[in-house]
Amino acid sequence: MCGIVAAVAQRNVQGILLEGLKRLEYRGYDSSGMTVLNNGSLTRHRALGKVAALAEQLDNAPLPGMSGIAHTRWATHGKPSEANAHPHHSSDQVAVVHNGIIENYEHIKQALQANGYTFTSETDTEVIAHLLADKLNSGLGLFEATQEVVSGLGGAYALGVMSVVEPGVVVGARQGSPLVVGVGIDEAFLASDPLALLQVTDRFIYLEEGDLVEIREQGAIQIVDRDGHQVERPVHTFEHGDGAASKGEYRHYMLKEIFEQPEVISAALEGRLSTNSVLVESFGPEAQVLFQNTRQIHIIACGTSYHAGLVARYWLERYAGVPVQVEVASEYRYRHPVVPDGTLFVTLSQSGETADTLAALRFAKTLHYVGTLAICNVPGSSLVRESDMSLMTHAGPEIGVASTKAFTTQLVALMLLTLSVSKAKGQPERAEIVAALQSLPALCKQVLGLAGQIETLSQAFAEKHHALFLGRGAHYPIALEGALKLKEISYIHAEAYPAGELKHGPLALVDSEMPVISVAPNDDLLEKLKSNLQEVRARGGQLFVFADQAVGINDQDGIRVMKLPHVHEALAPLLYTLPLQLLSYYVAVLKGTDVDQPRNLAKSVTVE
Ligand code: HGA
Repeated sequence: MCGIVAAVAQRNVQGILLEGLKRLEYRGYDSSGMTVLNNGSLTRHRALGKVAALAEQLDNAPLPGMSGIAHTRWATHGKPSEANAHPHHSSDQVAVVHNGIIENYEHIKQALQANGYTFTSETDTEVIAHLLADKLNSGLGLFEATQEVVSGLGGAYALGVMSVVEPGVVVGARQGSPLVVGVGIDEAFLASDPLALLQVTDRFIYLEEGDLVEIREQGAIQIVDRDGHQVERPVHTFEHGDGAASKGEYRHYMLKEIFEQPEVISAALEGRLSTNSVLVESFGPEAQVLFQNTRQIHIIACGTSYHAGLVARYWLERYAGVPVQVEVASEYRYRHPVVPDGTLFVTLSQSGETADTLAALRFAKTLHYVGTLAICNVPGSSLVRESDMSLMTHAGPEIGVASTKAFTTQLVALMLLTLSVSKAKGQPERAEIVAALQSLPALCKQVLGLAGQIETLSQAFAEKHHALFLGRGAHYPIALEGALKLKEISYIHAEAYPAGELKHGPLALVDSEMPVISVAPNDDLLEKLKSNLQEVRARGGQLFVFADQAVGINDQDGIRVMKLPHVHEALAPLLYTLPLQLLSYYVAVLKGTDVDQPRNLAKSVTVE
């Protein structure tokens, strides 16, 4: 999604803004732009495509100045083009960057056009620039003008605005899209994500919904809440080192993030297990009573997080005896769900700013849930702040658009939830699962050791246009996730089925050209899965099986087998995710796609 960076300093800010944009590029990348105030006038560059194109313009014609705003755009209104790229100006008096959607922009645009304002873009954002100019012309200061303008905006926005009438000031606003304030020494910044500013500060203020902020020379910061009251918000020190936002020795962020999984899974477990038991309090002081009273659970998420939710359904029903419904947020928020007494509402989101999931949470709060829990990777995010309870996944910054370590750490968090609900209900401790969790990082390391073999295997997919993924039980969602990963980054059409469904339709697709990927852990569905695999072989399909080393499936004509170490069956979905991530990655590399920023996709989907 779009990314905002803004700076007010006593030094040239062009480099700070450009570096911030590069770090935000993972959120949205069809175009970018920058406006800097220099000698009393606004100067701007905008470029279609990657931030590198903007950097080239800046090399040819630098934009020196001590205050500025910048943006990477992922279009929602109007095609990706230079004219639609942000910042948007009004008569070179006002400049605006915006993340989100202004739902009532058409109506506002007509009124502004009737008053003589000329529009130069197709965006919803441009109305904000002209509205601000209108307010400034009537004599208001930039802060008050912004306050008045946002009161008339519908939809979601994070804004950064500046004007020639108040040099050395940038005003920000947040309603429905993320915006943080970076606190420097004698300088201050705004950004959509702290990552964008780690090169200049590690101290951040997370704005609340409805907040307006003004940053000025000498680092002065003033925040006013939605009711117009001046407020103090706490300053947080960012936990992850700056190195977390760079690729290091890896060719892609995605590969780096796949290989970080042993480490981040350990981090996700840290402080949450005793010798042979889960610590229910990891979910907060109210968790024990709340889980005890939980009679069913609704899990709401999008994309990869939704697949994590589907795995959790198998776990929570089997190990905690609690009925679970899992649904994608964009469906849930527009229907009329029945909420039986004693239902806990759980959201899953890497960023905690996923627009549909956040909207689902807000909707759920109007219903009769016993409580809301967010499982999330970003402390201080909207989802976390607006939920009764939260559990951080501690995956560290995830830059690759295709989610990897955020997914496996969500699974860890969901297993902790399963064990906690079971324990709070007085069911027997699951010491063997706790022990298996503790040895999981080491097992993940072993599986990552198969990377070379999986890279070789990937060659069989380079010329393929379709693929089928099969799994049974809790591995059906893992098959779904494997198919999603392959689609996202290699653009190969992939579908996933519960293996038992094959004969009810998809078997018609199987011939010698169709690769069929299956996960075969050593569980009570293994024999049934083996029969399903025979159904594929009998039709000449090429099978690629990731199997427990003890299950006795071996390489033979038409079947390639990768052997995985034995793992407790409860945790097999976690372990079997890793080879599927590696397979997608190596296929994408072979196909030469943009692995970290696949076409048409964006990280942290902050628009509906
Ligand atoms: N609506 C604006 C901003 C889009 C956005 O926030 N994307 O993530 C536009 O289309 O320019």
